[in-house]
Amino acid sequence: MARRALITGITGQDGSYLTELLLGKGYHVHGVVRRSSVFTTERIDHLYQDRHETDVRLHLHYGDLLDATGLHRLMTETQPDEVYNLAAQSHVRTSFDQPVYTAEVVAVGTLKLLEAVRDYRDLSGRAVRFYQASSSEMYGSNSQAPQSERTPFHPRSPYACAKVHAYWQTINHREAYGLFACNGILFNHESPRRGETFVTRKITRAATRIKLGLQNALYLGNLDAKRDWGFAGDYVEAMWLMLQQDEPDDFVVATGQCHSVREFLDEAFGCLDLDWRRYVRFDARYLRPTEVNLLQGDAAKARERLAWRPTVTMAELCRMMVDADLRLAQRERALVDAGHPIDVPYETLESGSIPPPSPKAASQPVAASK
Ligand code: NDP
Ligand code: GDR
Repeated sequence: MARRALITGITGQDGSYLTELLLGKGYHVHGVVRRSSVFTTERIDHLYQDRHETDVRLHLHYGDLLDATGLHRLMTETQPDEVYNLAAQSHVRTSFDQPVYTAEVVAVGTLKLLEAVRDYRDLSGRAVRFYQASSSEMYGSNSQAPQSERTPFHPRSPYACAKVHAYWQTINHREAYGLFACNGILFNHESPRRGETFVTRKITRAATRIKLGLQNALYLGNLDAKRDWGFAGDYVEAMWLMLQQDEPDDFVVATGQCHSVREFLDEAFGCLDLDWRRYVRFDARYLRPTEVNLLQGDAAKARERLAWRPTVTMAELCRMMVDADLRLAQRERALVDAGHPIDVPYETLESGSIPPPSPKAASQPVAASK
């Protein structure tokens, strides 16, 4: 019989790649979607099958990590063999503006889901495995790099604090109740499906729009932060592998290579023969009250036990994202040329409660003002 997976956060970047992977392996995939006044399924629309077709294997259900009763009901209705908890308010900067909400979704929401999984297992007698989307942000200010499963955490944002809570709740359910529960401590992973307010996608969207004359500046915060950027398609494979082992455990997933935001700018604008220093401006709204300066993962355990390896370098990832965003910008350009207005600049979407910079600072190129 086909295996069944339940995915929270199916409409997000990782949810879409994981769904592709699991459907390819013959799974029935049940996805949890939040009710919204607009459609949020763009990343999985290409996988959707009309429910009147035969052999439909992707099923969507309304649900929310804040709704414990709904999560219990979903477990009973879908009877999953594997549960992947990818849902989160996942933006670090935003978590400073919405700390309590972030904790309710990321920390308490995960606990609600773990309890629903435990009750389902105990009442049905069926085996079930649980994956928690833990994050390298948990290492925070611990600059002892590269960071491994043994590196202590020092979270530096409400988001990271909430992820640490969820990490330990996952381990406690493993130790206290014998649940097959794993933490994947994933370092930053990106793709053409990355949300447009995360720095890599913000850069590739802006660079390609600048190339086609659709925008003339890009406002950013700290360019000196260093991240270990991999490809999301590789990382969902590691999630699945963790749940196929004989014993549950926790794993770092990373490339081991780290680059600054500045280097990513070099790479992205370089793909388009542009010099980013001419277009990038500093905006203090994109700084965080406490920053994480350096993340670089040591994925030796995942390599040895899961036989997992990343297949895409930062330069290849950047090129993949630039190519995809260039196609998007070309469509926008065609609309503009045909006389149609296009939407507000995406960079205005990223919120921030730090006061805006003085007009003088805002007009300085970031390379000069740092
Ligand atoms: P995204 O922000 O792209 O997706 C988040 C998903 O969570 C969306 O489907 C969103 O739904 C859903 N969601 C948000 N709040 C709720 C809620 N209250 N109830 C149910 N669903 C909710 O994140 P990614 O795909 O990039 O990341 C997946 C997970 O991995 C997240 O938990 C993230 O914190 C974690 N992570 C990500 C890393 C990365 O580099 N991408 C690295 C390490 C960890 P909607 O579409 O309606 O907004
Ligand atoms: P991060 O990703 O905080 O690492 O969290 P993000 O891309 O938001 O920031 C990376 C670094 O870039 C710096 N930066 C900017 N960031 C944004 N978003 N916008 C800017 O304008 C900007 N300018 C500079 C940031 O200060 C930071 O240092 C991601 C999320 O996916 C989390 O959910 C996940 O847990 C971690 O990765 C691992």
